[in-house]
Amino acid sequence: MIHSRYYEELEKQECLINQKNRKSDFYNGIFDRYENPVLTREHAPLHWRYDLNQETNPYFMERLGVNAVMNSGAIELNGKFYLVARVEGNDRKSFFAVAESDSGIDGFRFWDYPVRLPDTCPEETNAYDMRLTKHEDGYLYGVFCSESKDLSDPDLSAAVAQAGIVRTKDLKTWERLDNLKTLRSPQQRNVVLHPEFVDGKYAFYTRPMDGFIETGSGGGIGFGLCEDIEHAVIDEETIISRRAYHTLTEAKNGAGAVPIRGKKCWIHIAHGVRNTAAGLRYVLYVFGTDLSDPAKLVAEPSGVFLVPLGKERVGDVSNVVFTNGAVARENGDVYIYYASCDTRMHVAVTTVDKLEDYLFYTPGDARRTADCVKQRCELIEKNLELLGK
Ligand code: M1P
Repeated sequence: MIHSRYYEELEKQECLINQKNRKSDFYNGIFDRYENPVLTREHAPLHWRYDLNQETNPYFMERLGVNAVMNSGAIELNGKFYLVARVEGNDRKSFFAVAESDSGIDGFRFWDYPVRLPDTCPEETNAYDMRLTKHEDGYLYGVFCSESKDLSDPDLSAAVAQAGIVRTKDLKTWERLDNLKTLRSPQQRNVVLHPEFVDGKYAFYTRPMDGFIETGSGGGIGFGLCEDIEHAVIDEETIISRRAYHTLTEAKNGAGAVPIRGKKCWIHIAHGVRNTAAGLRYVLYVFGTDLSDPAKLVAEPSGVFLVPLGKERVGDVSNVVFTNGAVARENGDVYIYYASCDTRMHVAVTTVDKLEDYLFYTPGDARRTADCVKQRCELIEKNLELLGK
């Protein structure tokens, strides 16, 4: 018999899923934020978490709890929005699950089962942060972090991060390919597959790292080509978005959503990390690369694009926003899905035109206080003149 409490909890969950989302009053002219998160742990189906049977679960206890729903790949297929979310169980292991919505801003509902990937990698302990690429070869690719214990290091938290690769046509049946090999970088996280062939090859954005947490000598977001996606090997990685002293990427950075083909450039929405007394702070930033040479930087506006605000600032890993998915619609709208504090998912909505305006007309980083003041005074002077002051 089904436990009576199930129906009470189900009603609460239905209210949450059916709640309409509204634009918040936040304004910067660049994107709109929305009041409610689009996916949270409360969206995880009850039948994933509870044994619904009154006899075997008399207290209606959560048996396999869900701790967080975060970093999601995103895609639009046949007019519907899909997130392939990173769901973190109470046991700290992450897995992938598809949630579907008609509007892209609310109504996201998980499918009945999480994604069941072929288990071809026995050493893999954790899998997370999938980027979903609709590739011109006809497949949907998922590139994610495949994490294993570093057996060569007795430190209990020593780990190795690699890029796992899967592909599908329908988000239901998945084929696992070999993990990406980057010959010059021992570890990789935040790897993204470019949606088009470049010089007839598959192109990846990489993030060379010396260790699991520290990027060390890895200079930033890299770019590399590979011939064979089924056994992907990258020989050479060129750094295309370089970390720099006293910028938001000083500690590290990483590619985020699959780049969007704009009218003037490829639009990249990435994350940058700096260290603070309160720990690492993750923010989003945007850069543009050449349409015919996606490894060539053509626009690098200064500063942060999106930062955690208000309730977004608090969670399991506070002071973090992270994106690994955006949907660029045919009408030019762009839905940017981002997680706050490794805890929940939000959406910000903009357009390709606005993103390109932001990319090409936001001043670059002047690098020094004195020059930043000059840069700001030029803006003030023009404005005061316009205001007749
Ligand atoms: O906790 C913040 C993020 O940390 C990692 O990102 P990076 O590799 O750039 O440090 C990732 O593990 C990501 O999942 C997480 O959101």
